[in-house]
Amino acid sequence: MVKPDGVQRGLIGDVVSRFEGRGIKICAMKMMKIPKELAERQYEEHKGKSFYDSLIAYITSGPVVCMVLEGDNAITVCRSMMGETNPQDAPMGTIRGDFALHTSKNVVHGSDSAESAKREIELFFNDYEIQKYQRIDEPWLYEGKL
Ligand SMILES: Nc1nc2c(ncn2[C@@H]2O[C@H](COP(=O)(O)OP(=O)(O)O)[C@@H](O)[C@H]2O)c(=O)[nH]1
Ligand SMILES: [Mg+2]
Repeated sequence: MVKPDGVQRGLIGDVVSRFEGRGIKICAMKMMKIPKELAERQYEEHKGKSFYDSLIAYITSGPVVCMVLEGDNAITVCRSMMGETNPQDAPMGTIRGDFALHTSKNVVHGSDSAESAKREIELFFNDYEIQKYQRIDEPWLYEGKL
């Protein structure tokens, strides 16, 4: 997800382009302003933490762009492309390392496990919004496919 600060700062294209260029397939994409109830379900693991209220205020503060991304080891690959939660720990070349300064405005969200991906995809997308298709470059991305 491109978070509200990423949208406001004109970073949608850059974020999408990094994933696309890496070979990660975009299976779904939409812009929305997350209703508070949905934000609370998205971030239920953080309920009770000191930053929870400000996190809900942040993620509902403006439009976001939600995506379903697919690829070999996509969760690990995409999380490493995002960089650490605290952008000051994120190396240059990562999204947060290149575009953010503070944890409270760290530009992107990404699922951290297969279970959380499944849960979050079901929260944000209907089945008919998620596309199955082949990218024409797949034989040139994946080992043993030529
Ligand atoms: N203000 C503030 N926000 C935080 C803090 N820790 C996490 N967050 C926010 O909550 C989001 C979710 O936290 P977490 O799941 O730990 O990190 P992520 O999976 O890398 O996004 C982060 O991306 C930040 O936007 C904190 O200590 N302070
Ligand atoms: Mg997380």
